[in-house]
Amino acid sequence: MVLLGLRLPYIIAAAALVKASSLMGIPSEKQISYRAFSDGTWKCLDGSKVIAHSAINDDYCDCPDGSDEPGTSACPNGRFYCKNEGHIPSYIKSSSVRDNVCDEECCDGTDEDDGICPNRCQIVGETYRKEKAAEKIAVDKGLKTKRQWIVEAQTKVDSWENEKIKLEEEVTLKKADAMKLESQLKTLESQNQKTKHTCPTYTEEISILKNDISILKDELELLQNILHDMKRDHNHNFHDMAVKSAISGYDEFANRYDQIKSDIDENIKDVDSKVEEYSQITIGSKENDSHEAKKSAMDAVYETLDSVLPDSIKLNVLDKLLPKKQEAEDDVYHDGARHLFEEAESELDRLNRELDEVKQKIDFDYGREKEWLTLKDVCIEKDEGEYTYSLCFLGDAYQKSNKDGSRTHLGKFKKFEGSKENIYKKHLHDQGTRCWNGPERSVKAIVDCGVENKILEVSEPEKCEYLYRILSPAVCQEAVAQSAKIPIHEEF
Ligand code: MAN
Repeated sequence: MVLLGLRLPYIIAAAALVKASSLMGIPSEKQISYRAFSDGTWKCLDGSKVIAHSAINDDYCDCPDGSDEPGTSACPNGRFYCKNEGHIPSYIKSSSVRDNVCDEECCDGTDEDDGICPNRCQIVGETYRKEKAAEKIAVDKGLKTKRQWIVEAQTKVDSWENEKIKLEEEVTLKKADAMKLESQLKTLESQNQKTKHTCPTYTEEISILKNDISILKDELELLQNILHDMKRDHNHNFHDMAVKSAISGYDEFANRYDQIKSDIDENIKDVDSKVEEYSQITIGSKENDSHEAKKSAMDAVYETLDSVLPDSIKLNVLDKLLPKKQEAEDDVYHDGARHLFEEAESELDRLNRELDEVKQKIDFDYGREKEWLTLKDVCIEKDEGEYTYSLCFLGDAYQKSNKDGSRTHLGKFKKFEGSKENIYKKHLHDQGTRCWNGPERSVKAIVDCGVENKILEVSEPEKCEYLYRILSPAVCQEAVAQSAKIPIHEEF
């Protein structure tokens, strides 16, 4: 009995504890914060006020933070904890407590008086778990696809990197080549410049030569007359062997002379026509584009003179023509050098453009693991009744009328947008066709994890601003990371 007498205070204390631990609207781990002080008082959780412990859950709001009424609707800023055994615990607003409405988020019905809301947590929990399991399967499938895309993307980036290295080497070599050709060209240009300054023009030169020929012809005529007179007037009775051999040489020459003369006249005519042909080319040509033609005309003149002129004057005449012939050859060589340099320059430009393109492709942000690279320009569409909406990832979005097939551009990909964690889930497209009396059309596409690429729905919350809801494996994340913590539903 003594023992029983000793135990009584403990039993009362234990009962008080049980009462405290069964406070409505508080999770068990927080019950401890609701223990009374030895003088029977209690302090609001924000420390702002001390009230009687018995004032907790008395349907009157004492604490500014609403912490004294966790189990009633007395405090407007309070919250009520539903244990939801069999499902997921949750908090709801205090104002929803004892409002005779069975809350979705409080499936155990503890927010209402007994008998009003049945405890549905087992069945709700089971459905939820089934959905979650299906979701997990979908995420796993999506992740598998995403991982393949990441591998593909890396292979592609590797090949671009190799291409870049190759192009950089080619650019270096071509640059050196172009520099060498440029310096060769400059040397030729300065040499040509010098030659041009010291040489008269072709036509001047040819007329000098023609004049020389005519002088020589006159001299020949004179010589011929002298010999003719000598033959006629010499004393036949003197058998001077020197005179006799001169006369017989003259006779031989006189036999051939008419032929030689007509040949020379013929050939001079030929030269004249070549010169005429050449001057036509020179007059009709631009500064640099007919060097080849000039050279062949010059060659023809040179060859003709070479074949028609008697040996005695040929060397003298041809020597005078040689610098012109050389100049024509230099011009052609110069053209060739310029052509080679220009070719090297344009090849260098092409290589630099290719290099820039590859660099741009490498530097573009395709997502945390380049998961969007494989999807670039992959297109999806959705029929929304009046219009069929399409979107090509990192490309263009269109709205096509289902009535007349006309297509309106809604925007081209501009950037990813959003918080750091889900930055690659929001795609902004802009610069679409201008809206009548309004802005250019634009698209905000929000992508969630799915087994395949799919447009769920398209809406136009603001005129000419379109909202796409999309599913794609590209944004799937490891399931562990997603559900490491049991989410507690917060309604506010
Ligand atoms: C078309 C469509 C609509 C848009 C109007 C604006 O009808 O592109 O989506 O709202 O033009 O005039």
